[in-house]
Amino acid sequence: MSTVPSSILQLLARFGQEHVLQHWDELSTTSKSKLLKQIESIDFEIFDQLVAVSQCNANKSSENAILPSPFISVADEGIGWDDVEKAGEALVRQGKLGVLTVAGGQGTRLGWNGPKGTFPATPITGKSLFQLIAEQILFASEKYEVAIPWYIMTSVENDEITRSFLLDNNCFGLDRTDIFVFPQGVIPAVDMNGKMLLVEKDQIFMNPDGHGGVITALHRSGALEEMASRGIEHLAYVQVDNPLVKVIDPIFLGLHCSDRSSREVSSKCVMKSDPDERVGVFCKRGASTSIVEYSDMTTEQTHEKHGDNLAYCCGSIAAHLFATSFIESAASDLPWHVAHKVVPFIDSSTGEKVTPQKANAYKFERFVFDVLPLASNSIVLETERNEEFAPIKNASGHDSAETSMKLQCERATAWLQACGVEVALGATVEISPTTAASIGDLKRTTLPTQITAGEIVSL
Ligand code: UD2
Repeated sequence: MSTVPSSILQLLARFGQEHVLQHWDELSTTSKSKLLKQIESIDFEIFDQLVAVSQCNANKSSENAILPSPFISVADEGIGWDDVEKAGEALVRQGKLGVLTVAGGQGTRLGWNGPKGTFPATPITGKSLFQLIAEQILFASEKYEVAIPWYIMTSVENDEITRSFLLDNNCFGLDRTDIFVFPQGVIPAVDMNGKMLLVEKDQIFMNPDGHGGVITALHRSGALEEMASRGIEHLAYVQVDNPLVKVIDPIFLGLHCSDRSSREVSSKCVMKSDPDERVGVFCKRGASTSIVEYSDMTTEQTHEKHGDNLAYCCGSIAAHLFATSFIESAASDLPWHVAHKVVPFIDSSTGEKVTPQKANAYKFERFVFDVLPLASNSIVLETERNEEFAPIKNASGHDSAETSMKLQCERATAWLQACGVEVALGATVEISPTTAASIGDLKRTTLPTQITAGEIVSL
């Protein structure tokens, strides 16, 4: 093999991946250096773990028994919620809070050609998912007179276009020096025999390493140092795909910090809408809190009842608060989850690209919620589904733009009615995040007295 460094040959031989060089002699100089660069970027020690995981498919039932997780509800008496909110507002004012958004997903399931964060998500103005988060940060920055930094994890595939989108939109009014964009890692997939797949003659197939890759990416990108330089102590973690989630939530932050030994992780849940809702559920494994993805639960578990209610009722909306000190110490070697997927590859016998009809490879990703068991002190706060959960995931049906926009309109209507505005059935209303982050904020603005059927009102 001309010009292949012996160190590369030895490395590939050690892990049984020599086949990735099978087209070497056909490649141009450019292609050869591209393939060598890719091979050098792979952490083969981690890769070796993946091959082992793929062979035993360790996702399924864990050895530790699970029990339903306890949770705190905003309806709970005995918690001085006003004091909790004031404490949270004080922490925001002191500049202790940053926002962390995972936005590495493409809009594939949505049929959207671009980063999911660029998807137009609101019923009247068509604001993008990125704009909705940016405007919540802007509103809170102005209300609490503090800069709130925004850390956005992208994927290698959408990093450049995400940066351009934010700059082309003038960062939606935020100071660009308060936005920190960083890509997550990538990881090879393997076929049924634990072999990497060539998606081109000079390219190994790699996929983003899951939102759990955010822990490593925060370390690797320098984001953690940047946070420390600002005195950030807590991160409000949200996914890019939920237009209703309260990004800056003083009540949640106040509760998270209420314990003398400030908590490492706090999470939000909603009561599951039905046993088969596609959300992870909060569980206890021994003393620690975990989230078990719906696909890793048995039907018996998801349908188990306690009285009239589901036993495993706490659905995760992927909204967390992380202490930065916890992220700094959290092991970044979270468990790998395996998905059996279709991956196109170059057929070694023909040299042609093949797209199989059925799953032919194992993709690996890490889930951020696997840090929960590492936290010695965490809580789960129940929030109202109609207040905070309207995800956009699918092109149609449940969790689609249509269902989300309807939920956004319903929340806006409920907020206006709570402020004494008569909103007729059939009206379409949208409240900008720069107008209000809560009913309390809305009460302090000038509102119409009524909105009639058929009217379209954006405030
Ligand atoms: C996630 C949770 C589910 C529930 C639901 C709430 C997992 C595995 N499932 O379902 O339990 O909380 O959200 O809406 O987390 N992303 C990246 N990089 C990646 C993969 C995903 O940034 O490599 C982002 C993606 O842009 C999206 C979010 O993570 O914002 C979740 O994406 P998903 O498709 O992995 O998880 P989903 O939506 O099926």
